[in-house]
Amino acid sequence: MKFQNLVEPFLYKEKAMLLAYDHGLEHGPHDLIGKSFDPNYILDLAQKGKFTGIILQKGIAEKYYWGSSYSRYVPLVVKINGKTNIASTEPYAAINCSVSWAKKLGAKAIGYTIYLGSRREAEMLREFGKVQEEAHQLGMAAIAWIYPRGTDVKDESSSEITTYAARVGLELGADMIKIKYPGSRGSLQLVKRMAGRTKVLLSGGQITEETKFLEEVKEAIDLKIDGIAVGRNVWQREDALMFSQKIYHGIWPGE
Ligand code: FBP
Repeated sequence: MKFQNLVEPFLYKEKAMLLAYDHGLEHGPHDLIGKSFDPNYILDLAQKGKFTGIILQKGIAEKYYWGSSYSRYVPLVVKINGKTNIASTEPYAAINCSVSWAKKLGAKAIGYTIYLGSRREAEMLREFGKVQEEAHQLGMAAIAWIYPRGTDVKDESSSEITTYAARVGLELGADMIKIKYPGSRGSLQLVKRMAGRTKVLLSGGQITEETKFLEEVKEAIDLKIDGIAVGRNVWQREDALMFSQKIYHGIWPGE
């Protein structure tokens, strides 16, 4: 088995454009404005917007994706851990779905969040080690959301900690990492270098001005970042499909 090949279901011409939709758990209904409360609306957007993958927690995967026509067109990442934003404890995202159940739901990859620097980091490193091996054994990719966060993390988006996060992803055997924009071109370049053969996806973040986001995507692609995994910045817009098409053309110019 070639581990590098496990991410192929999510790549088109070597790049990935994933639609993230686990916010109902992570942030609550507050994020789900307009039509975005409806999982079918999001799945339709993923298909029509030519996303190369969709990220769901298991409940939505079971009730909306499994057995649907979308499952034939849009590869699935099941996010197997998560948390709400209600408790203000040290960040830790508990596992709520097994790797084998994600496989049954049709997932081609599992997603797992590691809060790097959290006082509960050790638990997450241990758990990720376990689920990464299980995923690989079942022929699935392991995608790590690596978000520096917790009492001991002074600056969650500094260049230093983001490049550290990228290297941690490689060391732990993540096939892809999902990180937040580190603030500058130079930092992004370093992230890519430190991640080695682990592919790097940029998170979308809160809804921003349209051109600002498209410029970030263009910059990332110029710097050979492997793609994006975006949620709110797409589906919180009224013109989400049109915006997805602009992102698509940003990632694959001339298509
Ligand atoms: P966005 O593109 O909307 O930022 O989504 C990316 C993501 O990682 C989601 O998968 C997740 O629900 C959310 O961000 C978590 O954000 P945070 O931990 O910063 O609250």
